[in-house]
Amino acid sequence: MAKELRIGLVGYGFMGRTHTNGYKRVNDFFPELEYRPVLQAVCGRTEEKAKEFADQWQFNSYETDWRKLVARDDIDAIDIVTPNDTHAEIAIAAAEAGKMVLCEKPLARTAEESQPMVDAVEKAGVANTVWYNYRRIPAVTLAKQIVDSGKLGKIFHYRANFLQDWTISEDLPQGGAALWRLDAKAAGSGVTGDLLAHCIDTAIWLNGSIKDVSATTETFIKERMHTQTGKVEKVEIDDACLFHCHFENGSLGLFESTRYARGHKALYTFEINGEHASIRWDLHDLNRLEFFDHSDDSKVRGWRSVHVTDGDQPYMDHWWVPGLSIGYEHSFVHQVADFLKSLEEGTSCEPTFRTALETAKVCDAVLKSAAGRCWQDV
Ligand code: SOE
Repeated sequence: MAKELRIGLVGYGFMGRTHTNGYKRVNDFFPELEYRPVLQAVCGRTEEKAKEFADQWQFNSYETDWRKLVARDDIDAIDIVTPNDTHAEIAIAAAEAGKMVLCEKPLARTAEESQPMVDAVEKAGVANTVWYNYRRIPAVTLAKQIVDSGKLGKIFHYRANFLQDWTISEDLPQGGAALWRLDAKAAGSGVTGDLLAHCIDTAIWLNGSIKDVSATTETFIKERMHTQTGKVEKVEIDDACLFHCHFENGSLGLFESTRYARGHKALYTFEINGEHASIRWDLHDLNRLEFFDHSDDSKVRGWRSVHVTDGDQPYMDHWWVPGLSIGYEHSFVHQVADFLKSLEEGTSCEPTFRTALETAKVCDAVLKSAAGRCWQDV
């Protein structure tokens, strides 16, 4: 007997669309799941836009005040896709109202702001998860399986990049749709919280905790018009961030992120070098995992490019036939599927708020290290 999971979505930007698409698709491709998401209500401050989103994506209703949404009896789970400065208040209120909480990354602007969110969901005992979606790209999940199998042996290096180029123009204001990412008050930080947080989440998942960091940040465009005040104001976010670190397992990490790498739109890559084998992945070619195994016959030894589209590879038995690709949006479908499965099984859906707090702590340490020009313990 199918159980309904009535979703109340707060926000309706780009991430509102990715999550909603996940809810809409999940039961078609994961028919075995007991739970069925119902698009019960979407909430946004501008009535016209909330209504338009509700109509386009077929939500049953809309609200213009998230407090009303959280108070509704016909909502089981609150999904937060608003700017980062609003995550904590909404998540805490939702947990206190006994709702499950799904929160877009990063959990909040800082670890200090994230901690009460963790406390609230744990005190209320409600299911929770943070949308670090890249874990659920089949090639990345396969990387996790390979690492966990011990095939790499001792890990020496972990390196990751997340490069974009969309903020190079001086004419872009800070504030407003999508561009709140350039406003430190709304976002908390720049590329560190927005992009490196993804790299850090994946890195901790694949290679364990990060012990300490040494970072440098740069803000290339120092002033931008602020949409709220209409004045040119100082830019407080990091446009670029580089850091290196020690992992608890003894390996070294090297991370780089920027929104000023002309030509790169969303180049998220990582590489892990172990004693016996290495793996690497690139978001621009997301169905492939590259793998080098030193135990291969030396005459044919080399990097293999594995097209992760076969039925016995992670998630792929739910999609097409072997050899046919899937995309970015499927990682969100997978996260919904795993969340629903965790409800059935009474387990947690990683990364939970507590797990995402660790990423927030690393981000804080990175920014502190850059500000103080010193090594910083996490
Ligand atoms: C920023 O451009 C952004 O949309 C991030 O906010 C997302 O988290 C990332 O997945 C893609 O880039």
